[in-house]
Amino acid sequence: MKRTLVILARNEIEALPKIFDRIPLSAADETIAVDGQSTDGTADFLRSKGVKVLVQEKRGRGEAFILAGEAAQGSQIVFFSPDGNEDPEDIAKLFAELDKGADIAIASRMMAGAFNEEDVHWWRPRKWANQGFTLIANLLWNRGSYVTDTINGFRGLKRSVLKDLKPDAQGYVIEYQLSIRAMKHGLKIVEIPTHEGQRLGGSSGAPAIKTGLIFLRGLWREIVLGS
Ligand SMILES: Nc1nc2c(ncn2[C@@H]2O[C@H](COP(=O)(O)OP(=O)(O)O)[C@@H](O)[C@H]2O)c(=O)[nH]1
Ligand SMILES: [Mg+2]
Repeated sequence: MKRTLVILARNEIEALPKIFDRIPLSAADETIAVDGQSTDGTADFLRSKGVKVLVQEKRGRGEAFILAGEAAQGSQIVFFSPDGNEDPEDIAKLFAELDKGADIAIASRMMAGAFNEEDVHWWRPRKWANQGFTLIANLLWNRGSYVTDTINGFRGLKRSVLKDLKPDAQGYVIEYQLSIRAMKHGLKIVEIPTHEGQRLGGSSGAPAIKTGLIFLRGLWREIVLGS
């Protein structure tokens, strides 16, 4: 089997029904959902749509990535979060980049032609923090062309990458850790421009300051671990 689409959700019952029918399930050979212990019926909604749901024993996006890597049967995985931020039309484009040889294909909110959720305001603290973390990763580890959005979770990767890079971050820093480790290993990271939409309901589980501190700790750990 080649293509596995993984839906990542925790308490998305407000947004998920508004976007579900736009997810191109036919772009993948299998679709599985990883549920971060939702308490609002998210998992039941997905099951009612015929999607196989894995419920995490431990919460966190990092845990979800690791679980998906173990459960997926495809050699390629695209992760999709159904909160409205991610454009379902990019799913097939990410698989296509993996077909063309990318180890990791990232939907970038920062490159030319892309749009970030915060671009509707002049004050863009999350975007700027993301760009700062991204700059540091590129300066320290990237020997290929500049990666503009090391943090976005909307991405595809070869399943073998999850095995080889042995990600162990528990929460939202998982994508940054994977990007850094891919740079350290000289893997091929490709980006496509994406348009980040606004949330369709519910609320973000990533409070800015706390998440920023977790990122700093994750970055420091990668520095200490070295290449
Ligand atoms: N499986 C799983 N998904 C999660 C978890 N935490 C957050 N998510 C999902 O990850 C996506 C991004 O989370 P969100 O809180 O919107 O972060 P933000 O987009 O950075 O503000 C959403 O679809 C969430 O439902 C978790 O512990 N497990
Ligand atoms: Mg979101």
